[in-house]
Amino acid sequence: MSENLFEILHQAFTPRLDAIFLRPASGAPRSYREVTARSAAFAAALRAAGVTAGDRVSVQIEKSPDAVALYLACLRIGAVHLPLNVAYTAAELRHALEDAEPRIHVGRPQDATRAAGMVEEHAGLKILTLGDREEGTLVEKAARLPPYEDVIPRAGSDLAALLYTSGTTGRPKGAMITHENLATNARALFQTWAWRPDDVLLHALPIFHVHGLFVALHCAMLGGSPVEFLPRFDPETVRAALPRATVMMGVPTFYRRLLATPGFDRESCRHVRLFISGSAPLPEAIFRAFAERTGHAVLERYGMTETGILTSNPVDGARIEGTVGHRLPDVDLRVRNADGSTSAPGEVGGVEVRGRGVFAGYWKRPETTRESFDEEGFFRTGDLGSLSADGRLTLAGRSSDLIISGGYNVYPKEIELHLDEIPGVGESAVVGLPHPDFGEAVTAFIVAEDGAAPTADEIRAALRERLAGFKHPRRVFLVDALPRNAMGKVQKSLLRDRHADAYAVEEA
Ligand code: MCA
Ligand code: AMP
Repeated sequence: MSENLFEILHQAFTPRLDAIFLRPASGAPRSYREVTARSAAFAAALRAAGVTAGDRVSVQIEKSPDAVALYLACLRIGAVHLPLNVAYTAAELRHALEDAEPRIHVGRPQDATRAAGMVEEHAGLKILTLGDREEGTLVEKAARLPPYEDVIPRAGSDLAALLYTSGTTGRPKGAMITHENLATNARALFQTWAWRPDDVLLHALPIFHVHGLFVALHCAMLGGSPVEFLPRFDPETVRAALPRATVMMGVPTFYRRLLATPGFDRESCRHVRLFISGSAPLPEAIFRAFAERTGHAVLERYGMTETGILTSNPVDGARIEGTVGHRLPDVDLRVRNADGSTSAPGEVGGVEVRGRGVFAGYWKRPETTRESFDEEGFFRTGDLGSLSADGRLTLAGRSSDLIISGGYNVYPKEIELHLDEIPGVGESAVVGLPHPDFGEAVTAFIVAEDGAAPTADEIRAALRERLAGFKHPRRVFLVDALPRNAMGKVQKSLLRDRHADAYAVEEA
């Protein structure tokens, strides 16, 4: 039997085909039937352009109902969906295209020129824009073809998506996510969050990450639920749309910004049954302030691109601030000490997971894949945590120096490599410092070469071409030397401690 996720989702929402699926902030709402039909139209256009099962289709487009239809079109024809952050620069896009070798890249019309420049370099790659009426766009091509209504059978182990996530090596690598991974996690969340027939989801997340694309949309599709589909997180728009919603999912920055929004109160949340937070630690102060203002205990859960969602606080029962809850069904989760022994309750160790939701490995990186799993098939998440006697996980930081800024991951190594190339930079160290809005802020420490330090403007200008804006250091400190230990290793913890208050007053 085919395990194509498209079929699983389609079967689930078929009883509600004529109900509203996506209600965008502007433009007409789209029913499940309309989005399904659009996916068949796009499927035809992709196939006509030469996409076959297993081919990658990279997309770097704005959030829209058509972007969702394009994701479903990829699933339908067995292609591997590769969503990319719209903030990525040409250099970041190029890295993903070179690595993933997609058959088709679908970009925004305004990016057509830069993408076109890459075509010559990558034999066989075709560029399309989603576009509207102009000739050669996906929409226009689809309009000229009969829709492709079939669904290509897939095994659970076949790839459904490739998501780029940075590594300690500094260059993003593709996490290979299968149809079975996605279906397993979607069903577990649908059950754990007790999805209801009358649920309405408020969706303000980007759809190029696991959180917005899989976690949020799969729950809605399994329930045939309507989605308030906002283009981005704008606190005022979210406040206005909330009274129509029963569930909202967001990163901690969403909750902090809502609390700072005039008029956000109990009344705004009158129909909401569940506020869910994840992707970054939810500060206890926000949890408490939110509960006081709205009467809602935000439900915190924990996950990763490579694994989907792993743990969740309960819908019924106590949601404990600072913990990320119990493991989900189908997740094998343990905490181990460096010597391989199982950590005692309350003892901090490395979080390791196994299960049908855990990814198939890193694209074209068998060595890194092998190193990421232990001898029993457990994936080492890189997160540190402890389990209570009753099985609740509390995270205690990470073993790598990953920075999470507003729910986006930033790997210091990637930024340092670029900083070190700027004339006048001798060496650099990048750390995350506490930030009132983003949780952590990317911060750089630079030692000038021969005293000729670049100015902050020069650094900004140099990075603009190379790195998406959310990765740019919010502050650059010029220092005489980086603190090092006896082995010569940069002591980032000292930098973090010494400058812990750097953003204490900013935008507070
Ligand atoms: C935007 N900017 C940022 C961030 N986002 N800077 C630091 N950190 C950020 N997260 C910068 C832009 O580069 C730009 O800078 C300026 O802020 C304004 O951009 P804009 O897009 O208007 O920003 P915003 O609307 O304020 O965005 C903040 C945000 C957004 C709403 C928190 O970042 C967001 O939606 N984050 C969600 C991320 C997410 O979905 N993560 C899930 C990962 P300049 O003006 O200099 O150009 S999946 C995952 O982690 C796992 C599986 C899980 O557990 O969920
Ligand atoms: P990503 O690589 O974008 O999938 O981010 C995954 C990482 O986000 C995890 O390894 C955690 O470090 C972090 N994360 C996700 N949810 C939470 C949470 N609720 N609390 C703390 N960290 C989280």
